[in-house]
Amino acid sequence: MATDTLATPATLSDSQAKVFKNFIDGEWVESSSGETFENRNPADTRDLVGIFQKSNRDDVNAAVDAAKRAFAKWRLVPAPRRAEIVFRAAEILIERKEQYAREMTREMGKVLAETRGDVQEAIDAGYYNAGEGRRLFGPTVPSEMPNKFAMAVRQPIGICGMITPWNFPMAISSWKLLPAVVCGNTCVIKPAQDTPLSTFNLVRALYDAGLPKGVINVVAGFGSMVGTPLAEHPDVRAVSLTGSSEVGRIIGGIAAKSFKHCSLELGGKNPMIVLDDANLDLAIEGGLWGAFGTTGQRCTATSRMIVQKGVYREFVDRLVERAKKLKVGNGLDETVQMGPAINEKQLQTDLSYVEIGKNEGAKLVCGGNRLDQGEYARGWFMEPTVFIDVDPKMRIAQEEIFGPVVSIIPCDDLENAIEIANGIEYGLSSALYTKDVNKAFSAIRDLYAGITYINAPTIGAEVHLPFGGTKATGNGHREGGIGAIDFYTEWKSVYVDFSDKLQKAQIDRED
Ligand code: UN1
Repeated sequence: MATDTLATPATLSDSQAKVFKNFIDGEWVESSSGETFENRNPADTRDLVGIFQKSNRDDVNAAVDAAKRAFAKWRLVPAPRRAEIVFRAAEILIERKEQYAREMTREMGKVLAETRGDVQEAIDAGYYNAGEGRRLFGPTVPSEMPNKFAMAVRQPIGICGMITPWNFPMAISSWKLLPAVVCGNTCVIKPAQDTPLSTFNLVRALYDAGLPKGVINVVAGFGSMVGTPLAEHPDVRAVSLTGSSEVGRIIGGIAAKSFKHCSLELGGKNPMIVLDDANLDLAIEGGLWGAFGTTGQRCTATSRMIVQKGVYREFVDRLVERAKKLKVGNGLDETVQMGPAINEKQLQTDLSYVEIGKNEGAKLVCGGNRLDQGEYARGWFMEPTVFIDVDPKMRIAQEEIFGPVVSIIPCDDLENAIEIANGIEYGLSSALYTKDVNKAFSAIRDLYAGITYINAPTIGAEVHLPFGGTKATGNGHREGGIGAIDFYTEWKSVYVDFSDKLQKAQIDRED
């Protein structure tokens, strides 16, 4: 058990010790190049959260070798025992929830209430996947022949490579790591370069809970230097990425060449439909949360609001009035409602879409500006931004921005709204506000997306249901719930013939 090795540097919770090494084979190791990079607070870049290893292919190779050695033993540990470690890790996360949430706010920027939710999501994933350790169900079915037994069992795949995003730095790492290890796989994870600490914190909880060395290895660094070699490595049998569709194309292409299992969780441009009969108070409350929670930096963010003409004007006026009052600032301040963009590049993207929207002829009625005076001077802040009278074909209504910029589109009726909602490249999340149960069920059937919420915004997925989407949002896999167990196992069908004679399937028949 690696508890002691992990405790050695005493770094992860110690604000004095700022250098974080990679974690390979239960040891803290420097990158082979000796190079490092900084992780700074996006709300105040004077705050250095930590220095992390700028790793390369050699470090990936060392981590995969460690995972390979660990796999030989880990796959034989009974699944309920593997799951107990995950359960204990969830309990440890409860104890450390506040500390890890604060560290996450410092590295990622989202407000404390949300980072507490992010840690909670990892706890939830821990409990769910721990339960799976006593199930891992497979079908046992009658054989078509006498005296023959037939069933299918789940087996681990082997070494899994994970590439995680910065917006849910602990939750999304947990969606991948926890089912993978319960299923008996070993892992190499590359956390997002903007938010590596939260993945180290999750992994630390797992090792403190008793995970054997080498079962999870963490290699920090950048996509082309770590993510690409990880996806290319011949010993890695499964690759799971959450990121942009652009990166998904690259990683998916690499994985396809060697027939690796590959799960891609990519972009979204999520619609929230508000019909004339909706509870407007609820829709406005939900819309603000969906669009500006996490500074709009969720793949599930409500980035389009499709509003029926009878309530359009009132909805817009009231939503904008509320959006203007949202308190933007450092997420460590409990009164702040919206934090900064993750980094300068993302902020520049957000601001460039404001210009694109204006040039396309959409009407900017709220925000649109960078905030860089006074308390904002050292962070990547911008105002909550609302465009109205947006044409569904405009770029701001089609492309994923990943910032606090929402497009409001008028519609005639539900049919028209669904056509607009489905008229994009992506299909992750969707939402409908109505009191009419017939309309609700029609929308559940017709919205071509992986998630549909009724009378709630497009965010708020729970860990035990499938998470993922259609079209450019992914490649058909689902995280969360049983979908993740499906991804991290290989089926083996088992036939046991106890007839003592050769029985030929499909051939030995009476007729
Ligand atoms: C994401 O949108 O990037 O459903 C993940 C939610 C969260 C997870 C979001 N539980 O909003």
